Amino acid sequence: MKYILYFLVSFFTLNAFAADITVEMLNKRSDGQIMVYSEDISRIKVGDTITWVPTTKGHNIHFLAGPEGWEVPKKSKMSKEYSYKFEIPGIYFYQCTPHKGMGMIALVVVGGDISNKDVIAKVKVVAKSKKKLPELLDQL
Ligand SMILES: [Cu+2]
Repeated sequence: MKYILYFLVSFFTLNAFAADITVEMLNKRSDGQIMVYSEDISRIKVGDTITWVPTTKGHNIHFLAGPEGWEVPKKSKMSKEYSYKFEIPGIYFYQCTPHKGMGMIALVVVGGDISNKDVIAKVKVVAKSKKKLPELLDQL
């Protein structure tokens, strides 16, 4: 019994500050925007995990940029749920492969660190996203 208690205490202590956040991939959002993620900007803490949920088919997430020291950009399979735990502070940029020209882009800001804002601003985006990316960065 004593060991179980130790286990529970250490488990909850280690995970006390890590959160699980859900971002949906949507055909239409409550504000009327089409082909978007439920969050344009996710502000999370170091160690938090985001799970992207395909509420409708035909979307994915593809990371094009992140902070220095981050690994190879990741791409999820189409219409599949995907989770990622963010360990490095900074801004991350991702988009939906089929709808990248329709403004289906989003940012993740980890640990309130926006020091790589200039790098994100240089990411090559297309069509409608060319207007949306600077707008998102202005909100940081
Ligand atoms: Cu999409």
